Amino acid sequence: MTEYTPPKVWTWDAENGGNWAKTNRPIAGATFDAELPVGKHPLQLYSMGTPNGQKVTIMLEELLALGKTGAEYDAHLIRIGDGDQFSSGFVAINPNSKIPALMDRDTGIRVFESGSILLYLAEKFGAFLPKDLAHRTEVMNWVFWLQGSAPYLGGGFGHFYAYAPEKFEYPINRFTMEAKRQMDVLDRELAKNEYLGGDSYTIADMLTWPWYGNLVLGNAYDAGEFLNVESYTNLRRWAEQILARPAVQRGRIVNRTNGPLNEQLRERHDASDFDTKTQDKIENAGK
Ligand SMILES: N[C@@H](CCC(=O)N[C@@H](CS)C(=O)NCC(=O)O)C(=O)O
Repeated sequence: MTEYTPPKVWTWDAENGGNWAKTNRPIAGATFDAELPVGKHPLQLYSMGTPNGQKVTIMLEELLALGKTGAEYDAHLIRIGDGDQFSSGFVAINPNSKIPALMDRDTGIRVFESGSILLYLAEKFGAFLPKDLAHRTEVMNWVFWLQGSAPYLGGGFGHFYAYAPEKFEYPINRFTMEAKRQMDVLDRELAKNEYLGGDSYTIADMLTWPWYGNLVLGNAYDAGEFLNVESYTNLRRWAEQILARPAVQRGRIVNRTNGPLNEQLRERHDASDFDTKTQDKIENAGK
């Protein structure tokens, strides 16, 4: 590896390469003025179908499947590769300029950070979060675990294994070790319990599945063989069980802009959009 001696004071080199070089910046705040679109439903979601985005659309589809009609939502696509997260409208609901962000028009409350969004929705609709203190605490243990752990998977392992401009052994080793350790943590937990933190399906599972569920099923970073994902049998059992849920099948495709065209519902404004507005249908209609 080439030696690097950090300068006395770091300066921003916008041309440092890699997939996210154009969007990453060392400063916060809006870079342009633009209002966000607003649809007809109480909940307005501004997101993209990355793992962090999938968490929220899975939760919303699960709430709707339970009959919570107040959870109807418009999912507006924020193209993070194009810098949509730096508009003044987006920054007003998430000063951190990252998807997902939610505006609740019923209450006028803005919600950012996916963990906070799922907790808000669970409390608002009284679902997917146990009420008794012991079980609730165990679920919240996994909620915080996920929010603290996933950046090592995405920003660490995924970044250096799949996105960095070159393959560097040191960070790949370090973050592979950590990603495998995290999968083992989950695997051992799921040997004892059907779901994370107990015997019921909760926001902890919905937050975790898009990251570690996709990873263990071999659907992230093209790293299934490298990580020997087949060996995490309990985690795979859980991941498959969750993937089989109809609400998860719907939620995982909302605001997606990659993958098979029939698994991309780029904007969702109505429940019927799943039948009529996936990208395969839109492109066929245009022919
Ligand atoms: N801790 C945040 C992480 C959100 C996040 O990292 N979002 C990414 C996409 S998965 C993003 O918007 N990146 C755009 C950027 O960094 O400019 C959460 O859980 O909501």
